[in-house]
Amino acid sequence: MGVDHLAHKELLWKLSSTYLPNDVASLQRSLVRHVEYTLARRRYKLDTSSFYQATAHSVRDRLIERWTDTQQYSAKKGAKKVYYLSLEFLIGRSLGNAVSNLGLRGAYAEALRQIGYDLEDIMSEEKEPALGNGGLGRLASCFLDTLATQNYPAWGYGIRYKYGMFEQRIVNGKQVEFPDYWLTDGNPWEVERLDVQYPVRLFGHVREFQDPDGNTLYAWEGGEVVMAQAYDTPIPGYGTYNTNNMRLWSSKPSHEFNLASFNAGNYYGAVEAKERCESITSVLYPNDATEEGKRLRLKQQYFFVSATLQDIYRRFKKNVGRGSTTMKNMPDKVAIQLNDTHPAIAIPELMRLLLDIERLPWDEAWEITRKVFAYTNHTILPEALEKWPVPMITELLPRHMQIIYEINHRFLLEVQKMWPNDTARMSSMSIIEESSPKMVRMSNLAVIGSHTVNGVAMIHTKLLKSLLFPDFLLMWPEKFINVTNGVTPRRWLLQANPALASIYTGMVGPGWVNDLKRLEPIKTMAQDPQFRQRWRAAKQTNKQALAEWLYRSMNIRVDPNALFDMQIKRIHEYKRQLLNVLGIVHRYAEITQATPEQRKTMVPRVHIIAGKAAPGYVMAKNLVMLVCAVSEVVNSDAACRDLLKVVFVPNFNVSLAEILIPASDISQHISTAGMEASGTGNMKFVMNGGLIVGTMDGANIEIEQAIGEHNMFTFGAKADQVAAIRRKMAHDPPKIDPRLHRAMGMIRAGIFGKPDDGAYNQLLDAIDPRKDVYLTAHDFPSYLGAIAEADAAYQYEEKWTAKCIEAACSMWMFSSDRTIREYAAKIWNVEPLPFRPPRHHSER
Ligand code: Z15
Repeated sequence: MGVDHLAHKELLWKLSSTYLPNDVASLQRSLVRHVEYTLARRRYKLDTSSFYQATAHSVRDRLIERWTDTQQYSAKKGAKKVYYLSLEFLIGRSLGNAVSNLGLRGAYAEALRQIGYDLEDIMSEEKEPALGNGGLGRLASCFLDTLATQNYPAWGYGIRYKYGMFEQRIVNGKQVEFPDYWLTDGNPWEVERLDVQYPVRLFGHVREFQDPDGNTLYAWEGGEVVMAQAYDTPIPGYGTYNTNNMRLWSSKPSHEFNLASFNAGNYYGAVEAKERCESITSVLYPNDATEEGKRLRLKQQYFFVSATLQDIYRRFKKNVGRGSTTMKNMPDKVAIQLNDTHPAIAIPELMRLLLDIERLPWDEAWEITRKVFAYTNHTILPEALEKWPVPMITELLPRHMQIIYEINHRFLLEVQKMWPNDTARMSSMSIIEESSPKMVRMSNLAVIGSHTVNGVAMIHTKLLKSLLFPDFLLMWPEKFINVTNGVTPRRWLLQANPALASIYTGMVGPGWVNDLKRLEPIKTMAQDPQFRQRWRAAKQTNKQALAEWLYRSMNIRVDPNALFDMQIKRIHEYKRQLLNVLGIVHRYAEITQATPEQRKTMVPRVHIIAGKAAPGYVMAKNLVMLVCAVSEVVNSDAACRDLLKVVFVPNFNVSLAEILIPASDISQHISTAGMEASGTGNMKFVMNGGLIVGTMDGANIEIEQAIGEHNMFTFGAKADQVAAIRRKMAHDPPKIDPRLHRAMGMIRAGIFGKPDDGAYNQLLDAIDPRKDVYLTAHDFPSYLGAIAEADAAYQYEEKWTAKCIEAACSMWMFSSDRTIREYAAKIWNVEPLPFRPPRHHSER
């Protein structure tokens, strides 16, 4: 190392020591530079789409500075990191989020305005990455936003699917799925890290051998090796310099792979095999809370887990040997959160690394593993609990199957000690289900291999303990905790609802964005008629904007003075969109039979339903058909003209949610009690000044507690009544409500058409009073009661507004900021690590 090297270093340092300037003129120079050099286009006469690209690149430059600084800083500090492993991240659009979190919205808006572009228009050019299905994926993205905002050293790990959630179109009144190739125009928010690639093995065999000391060792060999390629996306925090990372993996062929087939003299075969490598990360499975058991899905899970653990492991090992750090210290530096069981194969994978590569004894490896992992359960529905056939795992991951058997063997010895010869307990707690073929129960594996298991709302955690894992609870009472979900106020209030956000900022300053508790004092303003007036004006702005959107994109006219009622979420029988439709059909019947006097007392309503049905879920697709048909008939019936509109908005996604939610007066969260783990849409609606019609399920219960019973319209059976009601109906079928009878009769009679496949009858047959699994018929009367209450309340404008204000300003505990603080304190044991940038921008 000579003088030259130092001189190089000094010069390099000087060259890279300044930050990008953020004044309007500099931003304009940056935009034009990207147009010319990044896009290689003329500097003038550009369409909005090219300017979106240029703006995104300009913002990206500014994100990158913060990102590399943050990462360098946390590496230097050797801080403990959280790794959030999720097969889904429903990120939504990035541009608006980035300029807002960077505090550069105003500057970019002005820079663009002066050269003839509108930031809002440019933002709507962005195609949103839809790398998730619904609640679980969106939760992961809300968590990443909060983790960055609160300065936690945290990375998200997932899969960079080529095809995200399918695009839903309605063709002839039915859902049709179109592939979502979201990368068509490139993705300016990611950086391909060509220096970060890992080999991932699949198939092959296990070789047993002895080391010189006579210990038996195992090596997993042969099979196929594919490469995992890292793509990084910066995750900026709001009002902080800290910028975290989301690392998504894409599969590609390995060189090794290539040679094998090539040597066999099979050129075309080699190319085909390479193509198959890429297919691993090609498509997101579009099932929300149901499992398909497809082999490619298991490959995806292992592929992503293997690459992620190699990456975490490599980062951690940089510290091993430094000072007194050994493998045993891994839990001091690494906390891995498993978002459902989807990444739970990470448990045997870490064991494999520690046993076969690190050559630690079993007990040491197991202790480390259990201290590293924690598991979040998101559902107790049996159809969603992952199980993999033993033969499938044996074929694909032979060493993991051995390790799972060994984990299970040692675990069952503990069970035997605690409950001698209790075979029933043994078989229900076993990781292996003794069916044919045998199945690996991923939830049992996740519970056994984690130090903490959490549910996502109070009722859910209670049911988790009592119904799903009662024996595990007896064994490890401390292991099970609740961490109620939350949503980020940055995207779901500040960005989605500027009208309401500016009221808040005007009242309490901008601090509420990172501290939602500051809205609490505004509750007293619910009594102030002038404030109520302003509040209504904000809601009206949002309803107007939605009405315009509906007209522009669907050619449907709605009256922005009507009550806007929304149910927007994945289509699922347990979520009971059918109950909603039956309520609408009932209302339709009432309207057509009403006298002019009666019509005057009716509340004009716009019903909006949106959501995707899994492509193979027949009942859910039938439901979509029915909604579309009801909408056709109702909207063209003159009798309904100013009283009822029904709209099915196709292709529900994050961007659409940002338009819909701020415009809602009522939203429906009406799952059969005990079946919706939490729900997170419910939180977004109330934060945006809407009220809920809902069951006592999921987070609805806690929301009601927070905002007050008088501010929520609840109905239906309670969770602890459901089982008895189901049992009773089998031998003692209840009488069907005449209003329900009429609504069902109208549907069966063909008022909304008669599909050849009997789709509607299939829906209605499922609410036969003897086998009404989802209690749709049972809850119908009280549902109508809740809707009627909402209608009545809506007619007293002043009181209604007061309810909305009180409710919205009581929602602090549903901010993901609160949620993440709980995870950090109760599960991860991590501290915030704010990076303070140098005061003068020129001193990097
Ligand atoms: C999913 O979105 C949820 C649960 C699942 O098991 C799967 Cl596979 C996907 C949802 C829950 O249904 C919802 O109640 C919850 O709010 C959300 O996860 C986030 O926890």
